[in-house]
Amino acid sequence: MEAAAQFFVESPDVVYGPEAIEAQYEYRTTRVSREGGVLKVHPTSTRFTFRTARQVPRLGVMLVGWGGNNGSTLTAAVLANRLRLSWPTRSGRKEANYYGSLTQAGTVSLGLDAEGQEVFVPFSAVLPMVAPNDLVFDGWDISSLNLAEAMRRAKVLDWGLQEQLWPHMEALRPRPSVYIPEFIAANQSARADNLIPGSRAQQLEQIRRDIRDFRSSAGLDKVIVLWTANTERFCEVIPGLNDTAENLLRTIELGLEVSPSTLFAVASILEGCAFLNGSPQNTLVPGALELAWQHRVFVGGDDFKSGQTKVKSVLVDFLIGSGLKTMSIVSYNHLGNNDGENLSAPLQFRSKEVSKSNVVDDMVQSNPVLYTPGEEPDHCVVIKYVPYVGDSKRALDEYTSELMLGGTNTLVLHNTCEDSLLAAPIMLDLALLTELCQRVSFCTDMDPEPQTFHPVLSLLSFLFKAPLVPPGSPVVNALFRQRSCIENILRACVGLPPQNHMLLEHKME
Ligand code: NAI
Ligand code: DG6
Repeated sequence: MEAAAQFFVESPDVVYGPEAIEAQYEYRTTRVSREGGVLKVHPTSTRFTFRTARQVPRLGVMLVGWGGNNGSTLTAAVLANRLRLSWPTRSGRKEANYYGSLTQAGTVSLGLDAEGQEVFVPFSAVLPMVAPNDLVFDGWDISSLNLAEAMRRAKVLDWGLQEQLWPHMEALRPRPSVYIPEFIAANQSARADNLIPGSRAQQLEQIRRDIRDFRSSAGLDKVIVLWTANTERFCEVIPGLNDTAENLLRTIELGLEVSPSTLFAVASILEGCAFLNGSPQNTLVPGALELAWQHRVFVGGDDFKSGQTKVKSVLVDFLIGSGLKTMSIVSYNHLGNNDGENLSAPLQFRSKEVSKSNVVDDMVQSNPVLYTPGEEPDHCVVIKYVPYVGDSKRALDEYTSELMLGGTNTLVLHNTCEDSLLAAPIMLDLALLTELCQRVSFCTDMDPEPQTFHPVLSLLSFLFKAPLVPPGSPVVNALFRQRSCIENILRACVGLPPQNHMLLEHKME
Protein backbone atom coordinates (compact mmCIF):
# COMPACT_ATOMS: atom_id res chain seq x y z
CA MET A 1 0.00 0.00 0.00
CA GLU A 2 1.26 3.44 -0.88
CA ALA A 3 1.38 5.18 2.51
CA ALA A 4 -0.08 8.56 1.52
CA ALA A 5 -1.90 7.39 -1.62
CA GLN A 6 -4.09 9.96 -3.31
CA PHE A 7 -7.05 8.74 -5.26
CA PHE A 8 -9.91 10.08 -7.32
CA VAL A 9 -13.26 8.50 -8.02
CA GLU A 10 -13.93 8.53 -11.76
CA SER A 11 -17.68 8.58 -12.03
CA PRO A 12 -20.35 10.87 -13.50
CA ASP A 13 -21.78 10.97 -9.95
CA VAL A 14 -18.71 12.62 -8.43
CA VAL A 15 -17.44 16.12 -9.16
CA TYR A 16 -14.17 17.40 -7.73
CA GLY A 17 -14.73 21.16 -7.83
CA PRO A 18 -12.20 23.76 -6.71
CA GLU A 19 -14.07 24.28 -3.43
CA ALA A 20 -15.90 21.05 -2.78
CA ILE A 21 -16.30 17.40 -3.66
CA GLU A 22 -19.89 16.74 -4.69
CA ALA A 23 -21.19 13.19 -4.85
CA GLN A 24 -24.54 11.75 -5.84
CA TYR A 25 -25.27 8.75 -3.67
CA GLU A 26 -28.06 6.20 -3.66
CA TYR A 27 -28.82 5.25 -0.04
CA ARG A 28 -30.37 1.79 -0.27
CA THR A 29 -31.86 0.40 2.91
CA THR A 30 -35.07 -1.23 4.12
CA ARG A 31 -38.19 -0.41 6.15
CA VAL A 32 -39.84 -3.16 8.16
CA SER A 33 -43.53 -3.28 9.02
CA ARG A 34 -45.50 -5.75 11.14
CA GLU A 35 -48.76 -6.97 9.67
CA GLY A 36 -50.74 -9.64 11.50
CA GLY A 37 -47.65 -11.22 13.03
CA VAL A 38 -45.77 -11.13 9.74
CA LEU A 39 -42.74 -8.95 9.15
CA LYS A 40 -42.83 -7.20 5.79
CA VAL A 41 -39.52 -5.80 4.56
CA HIS A 42 -39.58 -3.02 1.98
CA PRO A 43 -36.36 -2.10 0.18
CA THR A 44 -36.05 1.70 -0.06
CA SER A 45 -33.81 4.05 -1.93
CA THR A 46 -33.07 7.73 -1.27
CA ARG A 47 -30.89 9.90 -3.47
CA PHE A 48 -28.43 12.01 -1.49
CA THR A 49 -26.09 14.72 -2.70
CA PHE A 50 -23.09 15.02 -0.39
CA ARG A 51 -20.91 18.12 -0.48
CA THR A 52 -17.56 18.19 1.32
CA ALA A 53 -15.62 21.45 1.43
CA ARG A 54 -12.03 20.75 0.35
CA GLN A 55 -10.32 23.62 2.17
CA VAL A 56 -8.83 22.23 5.39
CA PRO A 57 -8.85 24.86 8.16
CA ARG A 58 -6.17 25.79 10.65
CA LEU A 59 -7.57 23.91 13.62
CA GLY A 60 -7.04 24.54 17.32
CA VAL A 61 -7.90 22.01 20.00
CA MET A 62 -8.52 23.16 23.56
CA LEU A 63 -8.21 20.41 26.13
CA VAL A 64 -9.93 20.74 29.48
CA GLY A 65 -7.51 18.86 31.75
CA TRP A 66 -4.58 19.73 29.46
CA GLY A 67 -2.03 19.01 32.20
CA GLY A 68 -3.32 15.48 32.85
CA ASN A 69 -1.89 12.23 31.52
CA ASN A 70 -4.00 12.23 28.36
CA GLY A 71 -3.60 15.96 27.69
CA SER A 72 0.18 16.00 28.10
CA THR A 73 0.59 12.73 26.17
CA LEU A 74 -1.45 13.90 23.19
CA THR A 75 0.45 17.20 23.04
CA ALA A 76 3.75 15.32 23.26
CA ALA A 77 2.66 12.85 20.56
CA VAL A 78 1.84 15.58 18.07
CA LEU A 79 5.09 17.44 18.80
CA ALA A 80 7.14 14.22 18.55
CA ASN A 81 5.59 13.46 15.15
CA ARG A 82 5.93 17.05 13.92
CA LEU A 83 9.60 17.11 14.95
CA ARG A 84 10.14 13.55 13.63
CA LEU A 85 11.73 12.55 16.91
CA SER A 86 13.36 9.22 17.62
CA TRP A 87 14.82 8.05 20.93
CA PRO A 88 16.72 5.08 22.35
CA THR A 89 14.99 2.46 24.50
CA ARG A 90 16.25 -0.83 25.93
CA SER A 91 14.62 -2.61 22.99
CA GLY A 92 16.09 -0.35 20.31
CA ARG A 93 15.40 3.03 18.78
CA LYS A 94 11.76 4.10 18.51
CA GLU A 95 10.28 6.64 16.15
CA ALA A 96 7.24 8.84 16.62
CA ASN A 97 4.08 7.49 14.99
CA TYR A 98 0.31 7.62 15.31
CA TYR A 99 -0.43 3.96 16.05
CA GLY A 100 -3.88 3.60 17.59
CA SER A 101 -5.45 6.34 15.49
CA LEU A 102 -8.18 5.14 13.13
CA THR A 103 -7.67 8.07 10.77
CA GLN A 104 -3.85 7.96 10.76
CA ALA A 105 -3.07 4.26 11.10
CA GLY A 106 -6.28 2.60 9.85
CA THR A 107 -7.00 1.80 6.20
CA VAL A 108 -9.95 1.54 3.84
CA SER A 109 -10.27 -0.85 0.90
CA LEU A 110 -11.00 0.91 -2.40
CA GLY A 111 -11.79 -2.30 -4.29
CA LEU A 112 -10.01 -4.88 -6.43
CA ASP A 113 -7.23 -4.20 -8.91
CA ALA A 114 -6.64 -5.93 -12.26
CA GLU A 115 -5.15 -8.93 -10.45
CA GLY A 116 -8.24 -9.25 -8.27
CA GLN A 117 -6.41 -8.04 -5.17
CA GLU A 118 -7.74 -5.43 -2.73
CA VAL A 119 -6.21 -1.94 -2.81
CA PHE A 120 -6.03 -0.17 0.54
CA VAL A 121 -5.44 3.51 1.34
CA PRO A 122 -5.12 5.24 4.72
CA PHE A 123 -8.41 6.35 6.23
CA SER A 124 -7.12 9.91 6.12
CA ALA A 125 -6.87 9.73 2.31
CA VAL A 126 -10.62 9.26 1.72
CA LEU A 127 -11.49 12.93 2.21
CA PRO A 128 -9.41 16.05 2.91
CA MET A 129 -8.64 16.03 6.63
CA VAL A 130 -6.58 18.23 8.93
CA ALA A 131 -3.08 16.73 9.32
CA PRO A 132 -2.48 15.98 13.01
CA ASN A 133 0.97 17.58 12.89
CA ASP A 134 -0.74 20.89 12.04
CA LEU A 135 -2.98 20.94 15.12
CA VAL A 136 -2.49 23.78 17.59
CA PHE A 137 -3.12 22.97 21.26
CA ASP A 138 -4.22 25.06 24.19
CA GLY A 139 -6.35 24.33 27.21
CA TRP A 140 -7.19 24.62 30.86
CA ASP A 141 -6.21 22.78 34.01
CA ILE A 142 -6.83 23.33 37.71
CA SER A 143 -3.17 22.37 38.15
CA SER A 144 -0.69 25.07 37.15
CA LEU A 145 2.18 22.83 36.00
CA ASN A 146 3.48 23.61 32.55
CA LEU A 147 3.16 20.85 29.95
CA ALA A 148 6.77 19.69 30.31
CA GLU A 149 6.33 19.25 34.05
CA ALA A 150 2.95 17.64 33.46
CA MET A 151 4.55 15.16 31.04
CA ARG A 152 7.12 14.28 33.73
CA ARG A 153 4.39 13.91 36.37
CA ALA A 154 2.45 11.58 34.04
CA LYS A 155 5.39 9.12 33.72
CA VAL A 156 4.04 7.81 30.42
CA LEU A 157 6.84 8.54 27.94
CA ASP A 158 10.37 7.18 27.75
CA TRP A 159 12.93 9.48 29.34
CA GLY A 160 14.86 9.97 26.07
CA LEU A 161 11.69 11.29 24.44
CA GLN A 162 10.79 13.49 27.40
CA GLU A 163 14.21 15.15 27.33
CA GLN A 164 13.86 16.06 23.65
CA LEU A 165 10.32 17.34 24.12
CA TRP A 166 11.04 19.34 27.27
CA PRO A 167 12.11 22.63 25.60
CA HIS A 168 9.07 22.47 23.28
CA MET A 169 6.59 21.89 26.08
CA GLU A 170 7.98 24.09 28.84
CA ALA A 171 6.37 27.24 27.48
CA LEU A 172 2.91 25.65 27.24
CA ARG A 173 0.86 26.57 30.30
CA PRO A 174 -2.73 25.56 31.02
CA ARG A 175 -5.15 28.41 31.53
CA PRO A 176 -6.83 28.61 34.97
CA SER A 177 -9.98 26.52 35.23
CA VAL A 178 -13.18 26.03 37.20
CA TYR A 179 -12.85 23.92 40.35
CA ILE A 180 -15.99 22.84 42.15
CA PRO A 181 -14.71 20.39 44.78
CA GLU A 182 -17.88 18.32 45.15
CA PHE A 183 -17.73 17.12 41.53
CA ILE A 184 -14.37 15.33 41.64
CA ALA A 185 -12.69 13.23 44.33
CA ALA A 186 -11.46 14.97 47.49
CA ASN A 187 -8.03 13.45 46.78
CA GLN A 188 -7.64 15.94 43.89
CA SER A 189 -7.72 19.08 46.04
CA ALA A 190 -3.92 19.41 46.35
CA ARG A 191 -3.71 19.87 42.56
CA ALA A 192 -6.13 22.76 42.43
CA ASP A 193 -3.85 25.84 42.34
CA ASN A 194 -4.86 27.40 39.00
CA LEU A 195 -8.43 28.62 39.30
CA ILE A 196 -10.81 31.08 37.65
CA PRO A 197 -12.30 33.26 40.38
CA GLY A 198 -15.79 34.70 40.52
CA SER A 199 -19.38 33.63 40.09
CA ARG A 200 -20.46 30.86 37.70
CA ALA A 201 -21.56 33.50 35.20
CA GLN A 202 -18.16 35.23 35.43
CA GLN A 203 -16.39 31.87 35.03
CA LEU A 204 -18.47 31.12 31.94
CA GLU A 205 -17.50 34.49 30.47
CA GLN A 206 -13.82 33.85 31.21
CA ILE A 207 -13.92 30.47 29.41
CA ARG A 208 -15.57 32.15 26.44
CA ARG A 209 -12.88 34.87 26.45
CA ASP A 210 -10.18 32.17 26.57
CA ILE A 211 -11.61 30.48 23.48
CA ARG A 212 -11.76 33.79 21.61
CA ASP A 213 -8.27 34.72 22.74
CA PHE A 214 -6.84 31.38 21.54
CA ARG A 215 -8.65 31.66 18.23
CA SER A 216 -7.32 35.11 17.48
CA SER A 217 -3.82 34.88 18.98
CA ALA A 218 -3.06 31.58 17.20
CA GLY A 219 -4.71 32.74 13.94
CA LEU A 220 -7.14 29.81 13.85
CA ASP A 221 -10.12 29.17 11.62
CA LYS A 222 -11.77 26.78 14.06
CA VAL A 223 -11.53 25.59 17.65
CA ILE A 224 -12.78 22.29 19.10
CA VAL A 225 -13.05 21.81 22.87
CA LEU A 226 -12.42 18.37 24.36
CA TRP A 227 -13.03 17.42 28.00
CA THR A 228 -10.23 15.16 29.23
CA ALA A 229 -10.29 16.34 32.82
CA ASN A 230 -11.11 14.23 35.85
CA THR A 231 -14.23 12.11 35.88
CA GLU A 232 -16.95 13.99 37.74
CA ARG A 233 -19.86 12.57 39.68
CA PHE A 234 -23.14 12.50 37.78
CA CYS A 235 -25.23 15.62 38.19
CA GLU A 236 -28.94 15.35 38.79
CA VAL A 237 -31.17 16.30 35.89
CA ILE A 238 -33.76 18.50 37.54
CA PRO A 239 -36.71 20.18 35.84
CA GLY A 240 -36.23 23.94 36.06
CA LEU A 241 -32.47 23.61 36.64
CA ASN A 242 -30.84 22.00 33.60
CA ASP A 243 -33.63 20.39 31.57
CA THR A 244 -33.85 23.12 28.93
CA ALA A 245 -31.34 25.52 27.40
CA GLU A 246 -33.13 28.49 28.95
CA ASN A 247 -33.17 26.92 32.43
CA LEU A 248 -29.52 25.91 32.19
CA LEU A 249 -28.44 29.44 31.24
CA ARG A 250 -30.56 30.86 34.09
CA THR A 251 -29.01 28.36 36.52
CA ILE A 252 -25.54 29.60 35.56
CA GLU A 253 -26.66 33.23 35.88
CA LEU A 254 -28.06 32.55 39.38
CA GLY A 255 -25.05 30.51 40.50
CA LEU A 256 -27.10 27.36 41.16
CA GLU A 257 -25.66 23.85 40.71
CA VAL A 258 -23.86 23.21 37.45
CA SER A 259 -20.85 20.94 36.92
CA PRO A 260 -17.56 22.34 35.60
CA SER A 261 -17.83 20.12 32.53
CA THR A 262 -21.31 21.43 31.71
CA LEU A 263 -20.03 24.99 32.13
CA PHE A 264 -17.32 24.24 29.55
CA ALA A 265 -19.86 22.64 27.22
CA VAL A 266 -22.10 25.72 27.43
CA ALA A 267 -19.16 28.09 26.84
CA SER A 268 -18.03 26.08 23.79
CA ILE A 269 -21.49 25.95 22.29
CA LEU A 270 -22.03 29.68 22.81
CA GLU A 271 -18.71 30.29 21.03
CA GLY A 272 -19.79 28.03 18.15
CA CYS A 273 -17.14 25.41 18.97
CA ALA A 274 -17.82 21.67 18.95
CA PHE A 275 -17.62 20.13 22.42
CA LEU A 276 -16.60 16.50 23.03
CA ASN A 277 -16.79 14.75 26.38
CA GLY A 278 -14.07 12.17 27.00
CA SER A 279 -15.20 11.29 30.52
CA PRO A 280 -18.23 9.30 31.65
CA GLN A 281 -20.29 11.87 33.57
CA ASN A 282 -23.54 13.29 32.14
CA THR A 283 -22.04 16.62 31.10
CA LEU A 284 -24.41 16.99 28.17
CA VAL A 285 -27.59 17.38 30.23
CA PRO A 286 -30.80 17.99 28.25
CA GLY A 287 -30.36 21.77 28.55
CA ALA A 288 -26.87 21.57 27.00
CA LEU A 289 -28.16 19.34 24.18
CA GLU A 290 -30.94 21.79 23.46
CA LEU A 291 -28.44 24.65 23.41
CA ALA A 292 -26.29 22.71 20.91
CA TRP A 293 -29.37 22.18 18.76
CA GLN A 294 -30.28 25.88 18.91
CA HIS A 295 -26.75 26.96 17.95
CA ARG A 296 -26.23 24.11 15.44
CA VAL A 297 -22.98 23.12 17.16
CA PHE A 298 -21.70 19.53 17.26
CA VAL A 299 -21.47 17.75 20.58
CA GLY A 300 -20.21 14.22 21.19
CA GLY A 301 -19.64 11.85 24.08
CA ASP A 302 -19.28 10.11 26.43
CA ASP A 303 -16.06 8.54 27.74
CA PHE A 304 -13.24 7.52 25.40
CA LYS A 305 -13.47 3.86 24.39
CA SER A 306 -9.84 2.89 24.67
CA GLY A 307 -9.00 -0.59 25.95
CA GLN A 308 -11.03 -3.02 28.01
CA THR A 309 -14.35 -1.74 26.63
CA LYS A 310 -13.07 -1.78 23.06
CA VAL A 311 -12.18 -5.45 23.41
CA LYS A 312 -15.57 -6.09 25.02
CA SER A 313 -17.40 -4.45 22.13
CA VAL A 314 -15.60 -6.83 19.77
CA LEU A 315 -15.67 -9.99 21.85
CA VAL A 316 -19.32 -9.92 22.88
CA ASP A 317 -20.28 -9.06 19.31
CA PHE A 318 -18.29 -12.11 18.19
CA LEU A 319 -19.81 -14.39 20.86
CA ILE A 320 -23.45 -13.38 20.41
CA GLY A 321 -22.97 -12.95 16.67
CA SER A 322 -21.74 -16.55 16.52
CA GLY A 323 -24.80 -17.75 18.38
CA LEU A 324 -23.19 -18.31 21.78
CA LYS A 325 -25.17 -17.13 24.80
CA THR A 326 -22.93 -14.93 26.93
CA MET A 327 -24.26 -15.03 30.50
CA SER A 328 -21.57 -13.40 32.60
CA ILE A 329 -19.01 -10.66 32.00
CA VAL A 330 -16.62 -9.74 34.79
CA SER A 331 -14.23 -6.85 34.14
CA TYR A 332 -11.60 -5.97 36.70
CA ASN A 333 -8.78 -3.51 36.29
CA HIS A 334 -6.21 -1.73 38.40
CA LEU A 335 -4.17 1.32 37.56
CA GLY A 336 -2.00 3.80 39.42
CA ASN A 337 -2.32 7.11 37.63
CA ASN A 338 -4.24 10.19 38.77
CA ASP A 339 -7.35 8.99 36.93
CA GLY A 340 -7.21 5.82 39.05
CA GLU A 341 -6.85 7.87 42.23
CA ASN A 342 -9.84 10.03 41.32
CA LEU A 343 -11.87 6.91 40.49
CA SER A 344 -11.09 5.43 43.91
CA ALA A 345 -13.81 7.74 45.30
CA PRO A 346 -17.28 6.12 45.21
CA LEU A 347 -19.22 8.76 43.25
CA GLN A 348 -16.59 9.13 40.55
CA PHE A 349 -16.25 5.33 40.31
CA ARG A 350 -20.03 5.15 39.92
CA SER A 351 -19.90 7.40 36.82
CA LYS A 352 -17.30 5.09 35.26
CA GLU A 353 -19.16 1.95 36.32
CA VAL A 354 -22.33 3.12 34.55
CA SER A 355 -20.45 4.01 31.38
CA LYS A 356 -18.57 0.67 31.32
CA SER A 357 -21.66 -1.41 32.06
CA ASN A 358 -24.11 -0.59 29.28
CA VAL A 359 -21.76 -1.42 26.46
CA VAL A 360 -23.21 -4.73 25.30
CA ASP A 361 -26.93 -3.84 25.37
CA ASP A 362 -27.30 -3.56 21.60
CA MET A 363 -25.63 -6.93 21.01
CA VAL A 364 -27.87 -8.68 23.56
CA GLN A 365 -31.01 -7.01 22.20
CA SER A 366 -30.05 -7.95 18.64
CA ASN A 367 -30.53 -11.64 19.37
CA PRO A 368 -34.02 -12.69 20.51
CA VAL A 369 -33.10 -16.30 19.65
CA LEU A 370 -30.71 -16.35 22.61
CA TYR A 371 -32.22 -13.81 25.03
CA THR A 372 -35.83 -13.42 26.13
CA PRO A 373 -37.05 -9.80 26.46
CA GLY A 374 -35.35 -8.19 29.48
CA GLU A 375 -32.82 -11.02 29.88
CA GLU A 376 -29.19 -9.90 29.98
CA PRO A 377 -25.81 -11.24 31.10
CA ASP A 378 -24.54 -10.55 34.63
CA HIS A 379 -22.07 -7.71 34.20
CA CYS A 380 -19.67 -6.71 36.96
CA VAL A 381 -17.11 -3.87 36.76
CA VAL A 382 -14.35 -3.39 39.33
CA ILE A 383 -11.61 -0.71 39.32
CA LYS A 384 -8.82 -0.55 41.90
CA TYR A 385 -6.15 2.10 42.49
CA VAL A 386 -2.63 0.68 42.79
CA PRO A 387 -0.16 3.61 42.66
CA TYR A 388 2.91 1.52 41.83
CA VAL A 389 1.73 0.51 38.34
CA GLY A 390 1.22 4.15 37.30
CA ASP A 391 -0.32 4.63 33.86
CA SER A 392 0.27 0.97 32.99
CA LYS A 393 -3.23 -0.36 33.47
CA ARG A 394 -3.82 -4.07 34.07
CA ALA A 395 -7.19 -5.33 32.94
CA LEU A 396 -8.58 -8.82 33.51
CA ASP A 397 -11.80 -9.99 31.93
CA GLU A 398 -13.81 -13.17 32.16
CA TYR A 399 -16.57 -14.00 29.67
CA THR A 400 -18.76 -17.04 30.29
CA SER A 401 -21.10 -18.25 27.54
CA GLU A 402 -23.46 -21.16 27.14
CA LEU A 403 -22.67 -23.66 24.37
CA MET A 404 -25.00 -26.21 22.82
CA LEU A 405 -26.22 -29.17 24.88
CA GLY A 406 -25.36 -27.66 28.26
CA GLY A 407 -21.70 -26.81 27.58
CA THR A 408 -19.96 -23.74 29.01
CA ASN A 409 -17.22 -21.64 27.48
CA THR A 410 -15.14 -19.38 29.72
CA LEU A 411 -12.69 -16.95 28.12
CA VAL A 412 -10.18 -15.09 30.28
CA LEU A 413 -8.17 -12.12 29.04
CA HIS A 414 -5.30 -10.20 30.56
CA ASN A 415 -4.22 -6.90 29.08
CA THR A 416 -1.42 -4.55 30.16
CA CYS A 417 -0.73 -1.22 28.52
CA GLU A 418 -0.19 2.48 29.03
CA ASP A 419 -3.68 3.90 29.30
CA SER A 420 -2.80 7.34 27.95
CA LEU A 421 -1.09 5.91 24.86
CA LEU A 422 -4.43 4.31 23.99
CA ALA A 423 -6.44 7.44 24.76
CA ALA A 424 -4.29 10.04 22.94
CA PRO A 425 -4.88 8.72 19.38
CA ILE A 426 -8.59 8.50 20.12
CA MET A 427 -8.61 12.15 21.14
CA LEU A 428 -6.85 12.95 17.88
CA ASP A 429 -9.45 11.06 15.83
CA LEU A 430 -12.26 12.80 17.68
CA ALA A 431 -10.94 16.22 16.75
CA LEU A 432 -10.14 15.31 13.13
CA LEU A 433 -13.43 13.53 12.41
CA THR A 434 -15.51 16.23 14.10
CA GLU A 435 -13.79 18.88 12.03
CA LEU A 436 -14.35 16.87 8.85
CA CYS A 437 -18.06 16.49 9.68
CA GLN A 438 -18.27 20.28 10.00
CA ARG A 439 -17.35 20.51 6.31
CA VAL A 440 -19.94 17.99 5.10
CA SER A 441 -23.45 18.99 4.07
CA PHE A 442 -26.09 17.07 2.14
CA CYS A 443 -29.55 17.19 0.68
CA THR A 444 -31.89 14.46 -0.53
CA ASP A 445 -34.34 14.11 -3.40
CA MET A 446 -37.14 14.50 -0.81
CA ASP A 447 -35.60 17.55 0.88
CA PRO A 448 -33.45 19.74 -1.41
CA GLU A 449 -32.60 22.14 1.46
CA PRO A 450 -28.90 21.56 2.39
CA GLN A 451 -28.40 20.31 5.91
CA THR A 452 -25.57 19.14 8.13
CA PHE A 453 -25.37 16.13 10.44
CA HIS A 454 -27.49 16.20 13.60
CA PRO A 455 -25.74 18.25 16.34
CA VAL A 456 -25.40 15.07 18.44
CA LEU A 457 -22.62 13.58 16.35
CA SER A 458 -23.30 9.85 16.66
CA LEU A 459 -20.81 9.11 13.86
CA LEU A 460 -18.21 9.33 16.64
CA SER A 461 -19.66 6.28 18.45
CA PHE A 462 -16.59 4.16 17.59
CA LEU A 463 -14.56 6.37 19.90
CA PHE A 464 -16.87 6.49 22.94
CA LYS A 465 -17.91 3.92 25.55
CA ALA A 466 -21.38 5.37 26.02
CA PRO A 467 -22.19 6.98 22.67
CA LEU A 468 -24.57 9.91 22.64
CA VAL A 469 -27.07 9.66 19.81
CA PRO A 470 -29.92 11.85 18.56
CA PRO A 471 -33.29 11.20 20.23
CA GLY A 472 -34.87 7.98 18.94
CA SER A 473 -31.71 6.75 17.23
CA PRO A 474 -30.48 3.23 18.15
CA VAL A 475 -27.29 3.20 20.23
CA VAL A 476 -24.64 1.04 18.56
CA ASN A 477 -21.81 -0.29 20.72
CA ALA A 478 -20.52 -3.13 18.52
CA LEU A 479 -17.11 -1.91 17.39
CA PHE A 480 -17.08 -3.03 13.78
CA ARG A 481 -20.57 -1.75 13.13
CA GLN A 482 -19.37 1.59 14.49
CA ARG A 483 -16.28 1.48 12.29
CA SER A 484 -18.35 0.58 9.22
CA CYS A 485 -20.59 3.55 9.91
CA ILE A 486 -17.65 5.97 9.70
CA GLU A 487 -16.10 4.21 6.73
CA ASN A 488 -19.33 4.00 4.74
CA ILE A 489 -20.35 7.61 5.39
CA LEU A 490 -16.92 8.77 4.24
CA ARG A 491 -17.23 6.53 1.18
CA ALA A 492 -20.68 7.98 0.45
CA CYS A 493 -19.13 11.45 0.43
CA VAL A 494 -17.00 10.39 -2.54
CA GLY A 495 -19.83 8.47 -4.20
CA LEU A 496 -18.60 4.98 -3.31
CA PRO A 497 -21.01 2.20 -2.31
CA PRO A 498 -20.85 0.81 1.25
CA GLN A 499 -18.15 -1.76 1.90
CA ASN A 500 -19.99 -5.09 1.67
CA HIS A 501 -17.16 -7.64 1.86
CA MET A 502 -19.08 -9.92 -0.54
CA LEU A 503 -16.15 -10.38 -2.99
CA LEU A 504 -18.62 -11.88 -5.47
CA GLU A 505 -15.98 -11.47 -8.19
CA HIS A 506 -14.15 -14.34 -6.53
CA LYS A 507 -17.18 -16.52 -6.01
CA MET A 508 -18.06 -17.04 -9.66
CA GLU A 509 -16.78 -19.75 -11.95
P1 NAI B 1 -5.59 12.81 34.74
O1 NAI B 1 -6.12 12.77 36.12
O2 NAI B 1 -4.16 12.52 34.52
O3 NAI B 1 -5.89 14.20 34.05
C1 NAI B 1 -7.00 14.95 34.33
C2 NAI B 1 -6.59 16.39 34.47
O4 NAI B 1 -7.75 17.16 34.65
C3 NAI B 1 -5.71 16.66 35.66
O5 NAI B 1 -4.53 17.32 35.24
C4 NAI B 1 -6.54 17.56 36.56
O6 NAI B 1 -5.78 18.50 37.25
C5 NAI B 1 -7.46 18.20 35.56
N1 NAI B 1 -8.74 18.71 36.04
C6 NAI B 1 -9.60 18.20 36.94
N2 NAI B 1 -10.70 18.96 37.03
C7 NAI B 1 -10.54 19.97 36.14
C8 NAI B 1 -11.35 21.06 35.74
N3 NAI B 1 -12.52 21.28 36.30
N4 NAI B 1 -10.88 21.87 34.79
C9 NAI B 1 -9.67 21.66 34.20
N5 NAI B 1 -8.86 20.65 34.55
C10 NAI B 1 -9.31 19.81 35.50
O7 NAI B 1 -6.50 11.78 33.93
P2 NAI B 1 -6.28 11.17 32.48
O8 NAI B 1 -5.64 9.84 32.63
O9 NAI B 1 -5.64 12.18 31.63
O10 NAI B 1 -7.78 10.93 32.05
C11 NAI B 1 -8.58 12.04 31.79
C12 NAI B 1 -10.05 11.64 31.71
O11 NAI B 1 -10.23 10.77 30.61
C13 NAI B 1 -10.57 10.92 32.94
O12 NAI B 1 -11.86 11.36 33.24
C14 NAI B 1 -10.62 9.48 32.49
O13 NAI B 1 -11.57 8.73 33.19
C15 NAI B 1 -10.99 9.65 31.04
N6 NAI B 1 -10.65 8.50 30.24
C16 NAI B 1 -9.37 8.06 30.13
C17 NAI B 1 -9.05 6.97 29.35
C18 NAI B 1 -7.67 6.47 29.16
O14 NAI B 1 -7.50 5.42 28.54
N7 NAI B 1 -6.65 7.13 29.61
C19 NAI B 1 -10.10 6.28 28.61
C20 NAI B 1 -11.43 6.76 28.87
C21 NAI B 1 -11.65 7.86 29.60
C1 DG6 C 1 -9.95 2.51 34.89
O1 DG6 C 1 -10.86 1.72 34.24
C2 DG6 C 1 -9.63 3.82 34.31
C3 DG6 C 1 -10.50 4.31 33.23
O2 DG6 C 1 -10.42 5.68 33.02
C4 DG6 C 1 -10.22 3.53 32.01
O3 DG6 C 1 -8.87 3.31 31.81
C5 DG6 C 1 -10.78 4.11 30.82
O4 DG6 C 1 -12.10 4.46 31.06
C6 DG6 C 1 -10.63 3.15 29.71
O5 DG6 C 1 -11.56 2.19 29.82
P1 DG6 C 1 -11.64 1.04 28.81
O6 DG6 C 1 -12.70 0.16 29.35
O7 DG6 C 1 -11.99 1.61 27.49
O8 DG6 C 1 -10.28 0.40 28.84
